[in-house]
Amino acid sequence: MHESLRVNGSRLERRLEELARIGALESGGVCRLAFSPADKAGRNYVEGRMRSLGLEVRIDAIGNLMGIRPGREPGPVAVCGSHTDTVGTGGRYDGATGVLAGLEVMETLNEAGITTQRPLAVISFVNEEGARFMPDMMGSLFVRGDLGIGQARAVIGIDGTSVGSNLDDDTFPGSDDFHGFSFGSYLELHIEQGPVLESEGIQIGVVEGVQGIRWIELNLEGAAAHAGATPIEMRRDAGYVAGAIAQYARRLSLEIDAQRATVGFLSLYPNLVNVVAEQARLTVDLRNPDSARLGEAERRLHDFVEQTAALERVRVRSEKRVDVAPVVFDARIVGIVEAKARVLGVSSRRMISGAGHDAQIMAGLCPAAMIFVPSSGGISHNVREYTSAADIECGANVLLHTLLELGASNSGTDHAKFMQFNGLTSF
Ligand code: HGY
Ligand code: MN
Ligand code: MN
Repeated sequence: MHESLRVNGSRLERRLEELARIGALESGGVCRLAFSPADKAGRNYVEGRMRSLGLEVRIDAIGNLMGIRPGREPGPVAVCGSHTDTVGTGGRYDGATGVLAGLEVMETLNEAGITTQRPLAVISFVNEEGARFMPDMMGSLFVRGDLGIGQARAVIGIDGTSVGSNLDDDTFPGSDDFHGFSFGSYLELHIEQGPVLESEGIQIGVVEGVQGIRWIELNLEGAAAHAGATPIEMRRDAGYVAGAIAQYARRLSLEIDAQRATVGFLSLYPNLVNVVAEQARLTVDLRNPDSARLGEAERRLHDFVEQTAALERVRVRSEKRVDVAPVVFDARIVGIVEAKARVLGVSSRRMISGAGHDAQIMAGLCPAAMIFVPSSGGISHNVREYTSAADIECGANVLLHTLLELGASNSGTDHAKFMQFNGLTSF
């Protein structure tokens, strides 16, 4: 069906360029931290694009934005999308690629005068990154019902402000409710953010699942002291314990199969050259495709922190901020992605995602899968992040043709059962 249809790659490249100007950094990257003015401007840009394509725009209480394209019949919606918030030193492709490629697919279908049997939609989730306000994937967790609006609004960010105070803006939150929305399937195009596809010269990643994620936030309380006059045995050095934890994170990565552990956030108080640190606040990001090994890493970290802090007489407050299980994507949709790549004559390989994504959360709500395109040099969460326009066009064509298939039928969801289960009469 519509085998010869293709997206307009140069138009998509222009849209990525337009969005990248919002929150642009001098270094060439992008900073649109969640719920910041730049993030809202980016979200408003996408909303404007949705309206210009004639999509029905809906916005929920936390700012998740969805543009719906009706089908010939009501029913479970074949949804695609991603996010437009970024980390502080972000690139222009992480998240934006999936949202703008989804809109490019809608524009291509508009131009071709094609109406799918089932409705299609593009969604842009808020705060996928979690870099300013933990947890990550906050927007999709809210849609899935894991997080209430009160809980989300109460979250305090690394800058000391609350989500609620940043949300209270007449342009950002909406009054629509996506709970119980008729999600028939969710498909996310994303850059790989790692080295695999590029190193093997492969154009498309057929993503079978995502590894598990746990974020542990540690607050250490020691005692400030003179860096010169204070003997070592008298110290209660929060900075020393924090440094030991960062080093132990690497040991966990080396000793536990497929484990990745990272101390990415670390702040000391008073953070002065000649003062033994009184306080330290740090996070440990643990990842593993296997839940049991992820649990082992968390347990070993906990024991190490307790022992090291006790020896240094430093108090520890530990809080788990993220705990997202590994997911396996819907085999049927994964198969369709692989088949469409083959029909389009592009190389592909199956793989697991190292990075977390909204698709990992949506997989708990409806059949979900992802499409990867290569990251140049395997880098991301770095201003030098780059994916070529040709690779993005290739990914967008796989997205187009997979969505055409998902929008042609009940896409792995029995319509009657789905409507009855959700007490729905129409989407
Ligand atoms: O942390 C992640 O994997 C994602 O970029 N939020
Ligand atoms: Mn992302
Ligand atoms: Mn990211």
